[in-house]
Amino acid sequence: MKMTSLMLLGVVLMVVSLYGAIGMSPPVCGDNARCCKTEPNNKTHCKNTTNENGKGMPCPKPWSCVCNEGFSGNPCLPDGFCNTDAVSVCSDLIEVPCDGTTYVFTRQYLSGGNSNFVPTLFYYINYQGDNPITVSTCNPATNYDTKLAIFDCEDLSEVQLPFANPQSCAISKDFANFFNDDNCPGFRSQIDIDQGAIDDGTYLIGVSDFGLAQGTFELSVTC
Ligand SMILES: [Ca+2]
Repeated sequence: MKMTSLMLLGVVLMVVSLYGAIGMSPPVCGDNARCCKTEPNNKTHCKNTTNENGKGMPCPKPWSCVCNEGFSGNPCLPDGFCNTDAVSVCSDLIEVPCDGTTYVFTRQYLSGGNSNFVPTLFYYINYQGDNPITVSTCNPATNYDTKLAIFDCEDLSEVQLPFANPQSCAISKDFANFFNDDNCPGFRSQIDIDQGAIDDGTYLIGVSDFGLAQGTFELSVTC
């Protein structure tokens, strides 16, 4: 019997639905991951499972998704990033390196709801105690009444999402390890932490507003 394209389509659909029905769809490796398999002699073989557009493709059994070096968890996030379920939806957070350099970020901040008390998370650091920490919006491009907060990893269990700013998580200021409203002219904010005054680990940086103010913040981070 000659197989027509219609019959072929039917077979493909049957296979696809069978896989879906019994939960055996091969995993698609996300960002920062490769598709690998381990041989009996403990050698690991990996292959690229993204197409030419950078989209993930299924990783067939017995292969499985393995995080690239420097990443861990599911999805694969930078080592040191808090490994909780909440992190998977806060993956747009940007890491600021702790190397004594001052890094400066300028971006739009949208107020919303009770953002006054619920800072939006934009950045995080992996602190190893090497330097004092300064986080500040006391910079020329900041043009609204800011608040700043710093949270530790455990606070991620209190995350709220998504908040006013697209794809961003937020945590109530009640859980902040450090919080500042006004520390310099223009009602801008700054938090200073002495070297070694906090445990080594990951800390999240949140920005919010006073009285539903919004605008541009210019955030500098030194750690
Ligand atoms: Ca303020």
